Amino acid sequence: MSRSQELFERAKAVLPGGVNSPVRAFRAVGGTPFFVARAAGARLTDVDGRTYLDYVCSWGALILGHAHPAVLDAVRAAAAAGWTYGAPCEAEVELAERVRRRMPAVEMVRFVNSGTEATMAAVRVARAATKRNVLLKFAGCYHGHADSFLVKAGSGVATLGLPDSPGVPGALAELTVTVPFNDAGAVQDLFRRRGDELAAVIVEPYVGNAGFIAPEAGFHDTLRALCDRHGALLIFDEVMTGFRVAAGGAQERLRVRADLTTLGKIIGGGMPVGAYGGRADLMRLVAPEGPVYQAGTLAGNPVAMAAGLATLRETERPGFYEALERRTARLVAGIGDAARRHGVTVTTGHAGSMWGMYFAPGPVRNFAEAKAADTALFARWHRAALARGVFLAPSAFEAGFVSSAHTDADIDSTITQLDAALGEARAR
Ligand code: KE4
Repeated sequence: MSRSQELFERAKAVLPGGVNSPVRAFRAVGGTPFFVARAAGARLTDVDGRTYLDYVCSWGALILGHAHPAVLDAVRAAAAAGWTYGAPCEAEVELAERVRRRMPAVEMVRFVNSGTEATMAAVRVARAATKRNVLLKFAGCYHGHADSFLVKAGSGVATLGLPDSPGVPGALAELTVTVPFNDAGAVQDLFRRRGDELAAVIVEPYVGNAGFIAPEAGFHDTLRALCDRHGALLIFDEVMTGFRVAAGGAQERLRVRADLTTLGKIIGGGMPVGAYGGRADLMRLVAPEGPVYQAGTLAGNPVAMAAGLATLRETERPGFYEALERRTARLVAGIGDAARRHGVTVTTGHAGSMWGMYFAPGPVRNFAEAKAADTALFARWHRAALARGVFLAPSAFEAGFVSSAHTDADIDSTITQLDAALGEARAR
């Protein structure tokens, strides 16, 4: 029995499913999850000494790769100065100003400890500002585990939500309506019927929690126009896309101004940080300036702020995003070419260094089309890739990431290993 297997058995006795976040249990791809001993740059090393090229990058947080020296130095210095104060510090102001510089639509921001807290609070602000309760989200988009988001599309297309998890009250789920991503008609129809009840539309501008689904041209412009016409707010959930798909996030790439934006992952550089922000008139509703309550013991703590600042600084080096996108494009093209050589139907996509693929005929425009992908083949491919030292997200419905620590040689060797892994997966 490997050390990972031993640890997993111990973990299952004390942690639900043996993990602290479900996707890490490898249930969608099979096998025992490896336990990490250490990580540096683009590589993870497990407790049995095996090393993997990492395309999960802590689910997008580590755009610089693991243990980047600049981030490590900043974290060490902040920790040595006392790692949480329960009182304001300069780093919170500095990071907030840097976020605003990079995302001008984020005129004011509040830091929290996770993306879930950020989206929860953003929806609360939207409901308070509009005095409406109904929230529109899109099938396949994930906004964290707050009750209002754990909702599946009810029967039909745009109907009341049904709980997608036990413990979510039906009465609350009914306040969330779900329609297919990229379906402008369904959104228009919903606004026509219930526009005066809608507090907000929340959307992953590029969907990274159903694999990778890009918005069709004009889709977000339609959301913007409909929100304006009906007095609803547009919330861009950029927890994954923020400072990932472009220096200014998806809103820079799409040239669409959101009323509220949620952030996470990269702005914490791998430390627990989330944030919500946007129009100053909306953010001034947040306590203590306004009546909308939200708080957090460790929000804005100096170590997390230092890690986020060091990370954003590094991404501001000239050519950072262009080099990352070029490398990602090469990886995705390599995967597509390999699949075609093996006679496997594949659809690939990327925006910046966020990427995805489906073993399905394209285009994949929404979650229903994503679910038609060959997930059994993906699971076999994932296991074969892992055996060859390449760690892909352990689910066909997650995005992949490339960090600035991945070299051209890493991309080339990854393509070679993924090609061989696909040959093996096909043969099985
Ligand atoms: P957290 O609460 O996990 O920090 O953020 C929730 C969240 C909100 N919005 C978007 C667009 C997100 O992608 C996430 C979290 N992403 C997942 C990746 N599929 C986190 C991985 C996990 O749950 O373990």
